[in-house]
Amino acid sequence: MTPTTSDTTNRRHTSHWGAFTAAVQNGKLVGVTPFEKDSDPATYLKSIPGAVHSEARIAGPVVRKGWLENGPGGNRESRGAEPFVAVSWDNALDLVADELRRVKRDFRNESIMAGSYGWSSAGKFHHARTQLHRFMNCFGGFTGQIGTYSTAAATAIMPHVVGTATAALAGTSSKSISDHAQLMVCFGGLPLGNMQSAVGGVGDHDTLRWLREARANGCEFVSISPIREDMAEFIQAGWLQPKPNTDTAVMLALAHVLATESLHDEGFLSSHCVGYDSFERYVLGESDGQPKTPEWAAAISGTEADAIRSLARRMSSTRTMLTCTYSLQRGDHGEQPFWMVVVLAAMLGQIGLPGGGFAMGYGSIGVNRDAARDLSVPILPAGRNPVESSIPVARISDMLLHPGEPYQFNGMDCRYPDIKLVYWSGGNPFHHHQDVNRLIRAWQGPDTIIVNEPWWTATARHADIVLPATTSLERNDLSASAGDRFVMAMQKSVEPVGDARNDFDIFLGLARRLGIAEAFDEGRDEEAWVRHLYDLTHRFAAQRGVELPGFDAFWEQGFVEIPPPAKPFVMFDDFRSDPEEHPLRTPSGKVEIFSEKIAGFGYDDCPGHPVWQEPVEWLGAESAKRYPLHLISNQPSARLHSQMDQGSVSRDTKIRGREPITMHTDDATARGLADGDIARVFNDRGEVLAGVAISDGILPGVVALATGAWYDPLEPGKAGTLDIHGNPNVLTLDKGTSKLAQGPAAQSALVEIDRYDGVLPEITVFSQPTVIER
Ligand SMILES: Nc1nc2c(c(=O)[nH]1)N[C@H]1C(S)=C(S)[C@@H](COP(=O)(O)OP(=O)(O)OC[C@H]3O[C@@H](n4cnc5c(=O)[nH]c(N)nc54)[C@H](O)[C@@H]3O)O[C@H]1N2
Ligand SMILES: Nc1nc2c(c(=O)[nH]1)N[C@H]1C(S)=C(S)[C@@H](COP(=O)(O)OP(=O)(O)OC[C@H]3O[C@@H](n4cnc5c(=O)[nH]c(N)nc54)[C@H](O)[C@@H]3O)O[C@H]1N2
Ligand SMILES: [Mo]
Repeated sequence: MTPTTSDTTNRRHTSHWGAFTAAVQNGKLVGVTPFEKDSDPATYLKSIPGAVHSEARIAGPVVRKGWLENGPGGNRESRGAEPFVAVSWDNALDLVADELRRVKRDFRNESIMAGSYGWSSAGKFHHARTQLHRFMNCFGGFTGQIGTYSTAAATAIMPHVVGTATAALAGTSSKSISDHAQLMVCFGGLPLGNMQSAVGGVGDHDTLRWLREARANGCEFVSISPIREDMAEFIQAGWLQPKPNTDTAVMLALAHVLATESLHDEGFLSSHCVGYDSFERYVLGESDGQPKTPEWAAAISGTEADAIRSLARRMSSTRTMLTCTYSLQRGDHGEQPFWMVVVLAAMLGQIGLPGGGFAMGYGSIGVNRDAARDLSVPILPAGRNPVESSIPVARISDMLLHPGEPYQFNGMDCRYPDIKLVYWSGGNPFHHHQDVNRLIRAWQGPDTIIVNEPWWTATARHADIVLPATTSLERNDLSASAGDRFVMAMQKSVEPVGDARNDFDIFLGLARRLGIAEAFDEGRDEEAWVRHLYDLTHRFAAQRGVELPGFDAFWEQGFVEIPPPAKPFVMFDDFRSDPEEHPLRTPSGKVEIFSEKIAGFGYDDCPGHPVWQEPVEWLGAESAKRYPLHLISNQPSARLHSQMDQGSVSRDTKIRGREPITMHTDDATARGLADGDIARVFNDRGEVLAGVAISDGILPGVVALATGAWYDPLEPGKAGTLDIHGNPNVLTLDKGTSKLAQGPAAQSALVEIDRYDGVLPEITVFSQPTVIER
């Protein structure tokens, strides 16, 4: 495995957005060539070399000045504003080890927040977040985070409804859909850019292929989304444009048509489901006096009643697949649309049929669902957390602002821990969390904040101790995503940039100081761990009748391809064929259209069956008079979240250096805005600058500002200051979806926009902050 970094031999590698070979000259990464088996490589692979060697890399360990001078908690309100002081690795690791010891001794492990939500980079051994968890478990535990920003609401509701959270993530395979579906109804559309990434990497981006096959086989598509580009033009899909966050009303009206025109499958509803009757009484208005007619939904959503009526009839007349992007559950009451999709599929009676029923997230993530599904590379084991302390993933600011306070979560009475130390590795909360100004205030609470990062992200800039991490190109690893058919080698291509160290080596250095090195590394170095994880993969494959080459042959070739399963996967086919023999893992063993368990929680914001409830912010809200534009903060097609924002592909999309905001021609004209202008986007929570991109393909009243532009405050460290770059989370609302899931509700946000004619401040976040050399 010895790397050679002085030549240009091909080094195989992969990223969450695709595999490639790296070309190296004079120890520098100079180019990448997409994996030869990839039929549709991601555009932003090209950003990697520039990012690895970018000006935004962290050169060496640093400590915030006030912390270094005054100790833990020193000048904590100046986080983000104060300069850093360069220190040696030994000095930095001593400081971190001493501080961990102090906090453990005085406040116990529960007061260490190391949930560290974030995608890190691809690679099953060097996965930054897992490395941190493993280290902290050896150290006695930490407060963690439950769920993901991706699918918190969905993965909380689905186990109640169909007995498994995975039904929220991956379902019936694309092959089954392209062979059998005649209609695919896509809430949130099927945005091609989103399907370019998957956790752990995508070997072959084959979305275009199966979509073309589906079209060739006569499958028709309907996109239900405020944005035309959410469905590729060649698909020639029908298009409904409900106002954001009103899909549940549209879905209830579809159910109303199915019920009142007797288009529902009564046999399936009684043999495979429970609770349809009480749901139907609600839909018909018998329980609350309001029939959920298409006219009712039209008044809420702005979607024509006849379009809803005819879609329901079409759905019931043919083999129909329903899908829903994750974005719909990332809004207030985000549990409801996912529950409703299952209910609609149950009413159609097609759950468990090839190409029928529901399969969530097709428009959200790029996994090849035809791969050998249960073959994947195991990740580095994190071990067991001895401390039973965790929060719902997106309640981070709540926790920091309200230590000791009670809250509800999925039927449980919970209490926020009192956090003294935060450790983040492999995530970027100043990108991913809602209401950045509230986060800045919350972030002032803990005594100490430690961040491992390759780049000077806003999160690194708001830390006390920053430890520079390598990128995946600077180390050996291997990766695969569950549902992709390739296992990829990740071969070290360049030496660590600057003084960067692998997260593994950082934690091993700490573990040695804390006397837990043996438990942490189990006597294995990088090479031994990579071989070990491959050997486990090899063994699992053999148990399933798949013979993989030995490690050396795998490493030499750089990848292995796993043959697809003989039969395309159909979710719940066994349950369908025999619900007694193969019950769902719900209390009733059946699909729970009404859940006694959820009803028993007594939550006003998530009752026993799906309902329409107004979101806190939407175009029908009272506050829309002041802030009349609904902000969609969707996924960026030119990067992965905030990763590669410093790369050329993302930066080429910017307008005078700012993140583009897409708005309808009418909304722009009404505000005197022209294409290419700089806009100020604001609400009571904050304000950002963005570049105006005018389109007639977005619903009037809706604007779209993708996530991931690195937060670049005009006055660093100060809550409420203008973000000059365009991070939508300065504007989003920090509220749980409901007491059930407490998921992030980023998609429920209203804003107003005006033109920014002031002097345009220079973007500084891609260059170095002030570091005092000693
Ligand atoms: N408004 C709004 N907000 C959102 C969303 C939205 O739709 N709207 N989407 C949400 C979703 S779905 C998600 S998943 C989150 C994503 O949120 P994150 O996962 O936090 O976003 P990333 O930009 O992928 O952050 C990963 C960080 O890890 C760092 N990193 C990469 N490799 C390494 C490594 O080897 N070691 C270390 N130490 N660090 C490394 C990267 O530089 C980067 O800063 O955002 C959420 N936030
Ligand atoms: N290129 C790229 N791909 C990515 C990512 C990335 O950062 N970059 N992130 C990855 C991650 S971590 C995740 S979790 C997934 C996320 O996948 P999603 O959450 O599904 O992605 P979004 O782009 O936020 O939303 C998809 C579309 O839903 C529409 N939409 C938003 N709100 C509503 C609504 O209320 N109703 C309806 N009908 N439509 C709505 C928007 O128009 C949007 O374009 O994407 C993954 N794919
Ligand atoms: Mo995500």
